[in-house]
Amino acid sequence: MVSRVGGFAAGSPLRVALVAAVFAASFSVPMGSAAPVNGAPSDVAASEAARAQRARVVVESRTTPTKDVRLLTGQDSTLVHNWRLDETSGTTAADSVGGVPGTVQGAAAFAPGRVGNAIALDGVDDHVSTSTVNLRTSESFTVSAWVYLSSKHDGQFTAVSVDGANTSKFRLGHFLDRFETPFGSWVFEMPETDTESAPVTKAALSVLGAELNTWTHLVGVYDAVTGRVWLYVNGERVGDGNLQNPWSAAGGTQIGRGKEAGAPAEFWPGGVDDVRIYTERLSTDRIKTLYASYGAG
Ligand SMILES: [Ca+2]
Ligand SMILES: [Ca+2]
Repeated sequence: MVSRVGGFAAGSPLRVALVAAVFAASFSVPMGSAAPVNGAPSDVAASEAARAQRARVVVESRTTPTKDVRLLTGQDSTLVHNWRLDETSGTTAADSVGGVPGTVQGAAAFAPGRVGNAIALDGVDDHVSTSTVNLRTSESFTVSAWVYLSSKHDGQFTAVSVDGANTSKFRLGHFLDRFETPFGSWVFEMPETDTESAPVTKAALSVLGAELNTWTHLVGVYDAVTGRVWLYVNGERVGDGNLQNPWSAAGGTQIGRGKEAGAPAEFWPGGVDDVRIYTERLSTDRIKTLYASYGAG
C-alpha cells in the first residue's frame, strides 16, 4: 500500500481520495483532510528529519563538555598528569592525562590501593619513574597523592618527587627527626637550589603526627606569585612555608623516591596511589573537593 500511494504528489485530491479508500478498512484517516499519510516520500523525509532532530537533541542533552566532565570527576584543565596505578601487573604505569607513562623499578608490584590498585613499595629500591614532567617547576603547581606509610624511620621518605640534577625539585612524603618531629610528620618541601647541600628551609611540615598503615591524602601546593608552599592532609591545610629561590628541574616524576647527592634515595616504605600533577595552585576549596571526590575509603 505504501508503494502505491507513494507515487502521488503530496496534496493532490486524487492522492487523498485514493489513500482514504485504501486505508479506510483498517485505519482511521479523516476523509478529505490533508493530514500527512505515513509512507509518502515527502512525509518519510520529514519524519526522518524529525527523528534525526529528536535524536540529536537527546544526544546533545547527554553530552557534557570535556571540561565539565573533568570537574565532575575531580579533574580540571590544569591537570597534566594522573598516574592511577590501577595496573594489575607488568612494569608500565599509565598516565591517563598526560601520556607520560611510568616505568616500575626495583620489582615493585601493583596491589589493592585507595582507588583500585596502587603501587606497593619495599622502601629499599622500589619506585616508578617517568622520563619527564609536563610542568615548569619554577611556576605554580600542585601535586596530589594517596600515600600509605607502613613503617617510620629516622629520616626522609618520599612518596612523590621530581628529579633535579642533584636533588629533588620537590618532595612530598614523610620526615622523622627524633628530636624535631619524634612522631614523624607529613612533609612537602622544595629545596632552594639544585645542589647537594641546598638549604631546605621551606618545608611545609604537618602539625599532625603521621599515621601508619592507613591511606592518607597528601597535597603539596606551590604558588609562584607569593613564593608560598602549602601542605594539605586529607583535605585540610596543615602546614606552610616560603620559597625564596625558584628553580626549574629537568628530570622526571618519581613515585616512591627522592634524590640526594645526585642519586636516588628516600625510598618510600608502603604504597602510593593516584598521583596527580596540576600546573597551578589549587585553592583550598578545590583541594577539599578533590579529597571528597574519592568518597569513603
Ligand atoms: Ca625491590
Ligand atoms: Ca589506583
